[in-house]
Formats: sequence, structure tokens, C-alpha cells
Amino acid sequence: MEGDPARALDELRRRLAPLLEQAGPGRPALEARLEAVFEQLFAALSALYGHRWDFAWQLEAVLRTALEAALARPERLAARDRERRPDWIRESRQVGAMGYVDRFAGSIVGLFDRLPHLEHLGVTYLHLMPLFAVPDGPNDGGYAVSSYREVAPRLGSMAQLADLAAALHDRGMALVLDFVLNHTADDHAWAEAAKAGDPAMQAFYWMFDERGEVEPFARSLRQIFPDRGGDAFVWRDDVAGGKWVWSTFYPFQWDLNYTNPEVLRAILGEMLFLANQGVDVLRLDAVPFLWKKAGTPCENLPEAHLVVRAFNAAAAIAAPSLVFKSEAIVHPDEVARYVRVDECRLSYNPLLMCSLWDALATRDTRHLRDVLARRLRTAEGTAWVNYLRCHDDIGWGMADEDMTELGIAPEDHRRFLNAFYTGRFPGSFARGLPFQENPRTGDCRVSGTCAALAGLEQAEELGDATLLEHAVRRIVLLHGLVYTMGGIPLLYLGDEIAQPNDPSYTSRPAEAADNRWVHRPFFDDARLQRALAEPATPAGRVLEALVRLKELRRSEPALAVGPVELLELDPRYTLAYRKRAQGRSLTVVANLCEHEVDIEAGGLGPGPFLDLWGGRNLEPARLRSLEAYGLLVLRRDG
Ligand code: OTU
Repeated sequence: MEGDPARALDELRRRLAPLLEQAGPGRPALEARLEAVFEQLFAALSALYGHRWDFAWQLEAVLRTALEAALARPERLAARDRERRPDWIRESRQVGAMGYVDRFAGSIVGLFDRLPHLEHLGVTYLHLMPLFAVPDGPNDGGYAVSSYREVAPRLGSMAQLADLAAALHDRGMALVLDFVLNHTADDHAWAEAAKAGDPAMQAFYWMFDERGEVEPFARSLRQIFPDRGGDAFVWRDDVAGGKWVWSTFYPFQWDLNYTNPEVLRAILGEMLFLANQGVDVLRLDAVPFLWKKAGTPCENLPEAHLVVRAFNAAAAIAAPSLVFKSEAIVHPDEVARYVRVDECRLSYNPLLMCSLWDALATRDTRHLRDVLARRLRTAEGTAWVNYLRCHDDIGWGMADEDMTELGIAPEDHRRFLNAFYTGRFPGSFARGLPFQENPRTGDCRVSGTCAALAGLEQAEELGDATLLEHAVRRIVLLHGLVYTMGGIPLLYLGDEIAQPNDPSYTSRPAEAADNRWVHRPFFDDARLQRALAEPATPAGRVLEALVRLKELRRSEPALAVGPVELLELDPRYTLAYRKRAQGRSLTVVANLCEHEVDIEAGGLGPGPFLDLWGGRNLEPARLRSLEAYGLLVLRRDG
């Protein structure tokens, strides 16, 4: 049966008839979904596990898991599956926001009180950071999951989460959750059973008796968190018999072994359980690491894609409106490979993120333009999630070869960007912190809130009015680009009121060693109230700008996902692009430098234009320069 999907499907239909039967009137639709994706599922699973004697059984088991979840799907969500247009992710009206439940709202119940604020920002896509049960003490901000079916008690309960999902849906918002599928916490029930000596559960993880067995893998791996010391393997004598355990990230996060099909099926069950609580988008954490093979870097292996395709097909049967978002912070070529309708329809756009900060530091948009011109096209049905920063550090993930072509020396340039954004470079406006500085290579990444990185903290410290003005304009400008580029803009909650770095993490033992906490501040309610009451303050100006950007997205379908056409107005400092949709076009012009810059406005084509951002009419013939960090959003008038 391995080779022939059609025969396999016939046979499986017979074997699974009792389950299909239970779908009652929903059976034809369920069978149609099964048929539509069966080839994809079969192709992925047979490539991964077809060599196994029990492959037929494994395939059937995966399908059973999907069908059981389909049968358990609440009617409200089944209706949502039928109504939701798959292309919603590409609409211009989408606006994303992310944050930690406790830091943004105290608890899941507290989130209900924050809904008016989210509506004010036009949020349609709410990404809550991991909120599941975790070990006490360090848990990597929730990325060490002890149970996928339990909410951390201090945040609330699964029933409250399901209620929240329903409340969000009623307001036109989608619920996005992290799905940490590369590893579990070392106190997950599977890990506990492995410790107790259950061989089936030890086979869920990568466990080795001898250091010698580890070496063929260890030699070719990159260190993700160099600060932890050692490599990705930890000796655990609390595992029966004593074992080396693979842990790519922190030692308490144990990597799951997807060469074992039981792992894929178990994780599928957890995933579909969450989908059935009302989660619309699952952010697949650390997706490049899912598959391991000795002698390779164990990142972005072809099998990692097959695992995602298998999940995608199974989810299409059980929870057809579920969307996957890829979290792959790797080379741009590799990032792009996960963005496909049969893998992840959504993906973080780390390249745009770091290229924007790059242009801001260098006052040179050439690399950014190059990125826009050739790297960020998306296929039908997919979209980027565009962001300035997230809960993680910023890494300079540009392609070396692109930089070299532009005459930029990659290593030196990254060193410059790190020095600039950690405030060590003379004249820098940024106040970031070096994250995971590697003393051996001198590499690091950067932590910091948007306001801290864009100069607001420095300006406030120095009490300098010009610096303050520049900092506010930078923050507005960067968000202006992210909101108009196409793709879902993703705001880190707190950045809409320009919250500064929060150094208080150093006094919390579970956080002190990880400075990413500096940019995960507790939401400052008093600051929000002031921002609302005093729109001329920096926080007030940023908030007002974000509300206006939301309105712009709502009224201008040209800002939906689609090609970005570059225009050239000057050789270096500015960025200008045009977006078109439904017979309308919109042109965005930005100056990424703190000086007034001369431009050749002929590049805009014939006017007159209405500048929707500045609220005035513009005749290109009379436009000779752009002000410091100026932003124009132009619609052809008439
Ligand atoms: C992710 O990040 C999460 O976003 C982090 O918050 C977690 O610590 C981590 O996984 C472990 O769960 O290396 O510096 O290519 O770069 O998964 C952040 C993907 C990370 C990795 C990414 C990882």
C-alpha cells in the first residue's frame, strides 16, 4: 500500500467507516476534506515513515486522530470553518498585536477588560504568548510547556481561554497562540514517564546512553543560546539509567523526536485539541529544528517541511480554518521555504524587520530596497507578518550574499549594527542590550523595546527636544512602513504607547539571566491614560499615529498583501513604493534620515496627489525635499 495513495484511501475509508459514520449529516463534507488532502498527507507521511513495517498502521492512526478531532469540533467553530474566507490573512484591514497575558492584562479574565483598547487599535489578530502550564522557576517565558491542555493556573483556565476565543471572534478578532512543538518542558507527563524508565516515552525524545552517540550530531550544530555553556546535550541522571538528552534551547526544554511517528501523532492530537478551543492561528515555534540527522546542522532539513505538511493536511480535515504561522529565524531563503499554502500560510518576516533597523542606523535604504525588490514576494494564499520587534531579540538575519553584492562586509556590518543598537557606537541613539554575546565569535543579538531602540529613551534621558522629536518620528515612521507594506502588521503591546525598556527583570531570579525580559514590559496603564489625555506627548503621538494607520488600512484596500513596486526618488536616504489593488493605488514615501533630503519627485509620476498622512494636496513638480523622518501616503487625486 505504501506506493499507491488511491488504494490506500479506499482501504482506509473502509477501515474508518465507523468513525466517518459518526459525522452524521456532516459526513459528505468531512469525506470531501479527507479526499482533498489525502495525497498531501500520504506523500508527507510515506516520505517520513514509509520505510517502517508498521507504516500502514501509523497512517491510519494519524487519520483517526484527525477524524476524532473533527467529530469533537464544536458546532460554533465548524460554522466558522464554513464561513471564514481562507484569504482573510491577506486583507488590508488586518492588524496584529502580541503580548504576554500577565504583563498585558494580568490574566485571561483581565484580557476582557482590555478588549476596548485592542478595538481602538483595530486589532484583528491577537497573538498571546505561551500561556500553558510550565515548570516553576525558569521556563523560557512559557516556551517550556508542561501540558498543552492546561492553562497556567495563575493566568486562568482552558474554559476561560475558550470563552476568550469566542469573545474575540464576536469582535472580528482571531486568536493566535504559540504551539511549541520542537520540545516540551522536562516535567511534561511524557518526560516524567521517560524519567521513570518507560521506553516508549524515552523514544519521544532524543536520549543517548553514551557521549559517543551524541558526537555525530553535536559536531555540526550551531549554539542557539551560547550563554548556557556546553552544547545542546545534557546529562540527566534523573532519567532511568542516566541519559544524554537533546535540548536545543535551554536544558529544561527537551527536543521531541519526530523520527518516531508516535510523536507526530501525539503532537497532532495536542494541536487539534487547541484548535477545538477556538484558536485560529498556531505559531509553530522553532520550526526549522523539527528534524535531526547526524552530520547536518539539524536546521531546515527537508523532513522538517514534510512534518509541517503532514500537520497541515491533518488540520485541513479536522479544523479547516486553522492557519499555521512559521517562526523560522534563519537565512532568508530558508525562511521563505516555509511560506506555502500547504505548510504555513503566515510567517514572521525577520528580514524586513532587521532591514528596517539597518536602514535606520545607516541612513541608507539601499539594502532595504534590494530586499523589497527581490526577497519578499508572497505566493497566493500566504502573507508575511511584518513587525519591528517581538518578544525575542533582534538578530541580523540578512543574506550575506546580498550584502556582499552591495559592497557591505557582512561580518563587520553586523558588528556595527550590534554596537549601534546597544548604544556603544559613537552617536548612536539606541539603548538596546546585547543578548547572548558569544565571547568566542564576538557575535550578539539585541534586546530592547521599540522606543528604546529608536532613541526615545536616550532623548528623554538627555532632555533634548530635537532628539525627542526625531525619536517620535522614527517610531511613527517605522510603524508607518510596517502598516503599509502589505502583510499583517504585528504590534508588540506597549509599543503603541512607546514604553521604554523595563530593567526590573534583573531582580526576578527566573528572568535575571535572560535580558529579553527587558523588552517584555508590564503594560503601563497610567501611560496609556496619559497618552489618551495628552495627544501631544510622545506616547500620545505614537498612539494616535497607530490609530490613524489602522484607519488607513481599513479604508485602503491597496494596502492588502500584494506586490510592492519601488520608486526611486533619491539614491540613498529615502524609500518609496507603490501598492495597487482593486483599481486603486497608494504611494508611500519615507525619509529614513534626520536631515531634510532633496528628492527627484518626478519618480512619483503625474500628480496631483492627496497626502493622506499629512492631510494636504501635493503637486510632485513642487515637491523638492522631504523633512527629517518624513512620511507621505499619497493617493492620486481625481
Ligand atoms: C523561539 O525562538 C521563541 O520565540 C523563543 O522565545 C524561545 O526561547 C525559543 O524558540 C525556544 O522555544 O532562537 O532566539 O529559527 O531562532 O525558534 C530565539 C527559530 C530562538 C529560532 C527560534 C527561537
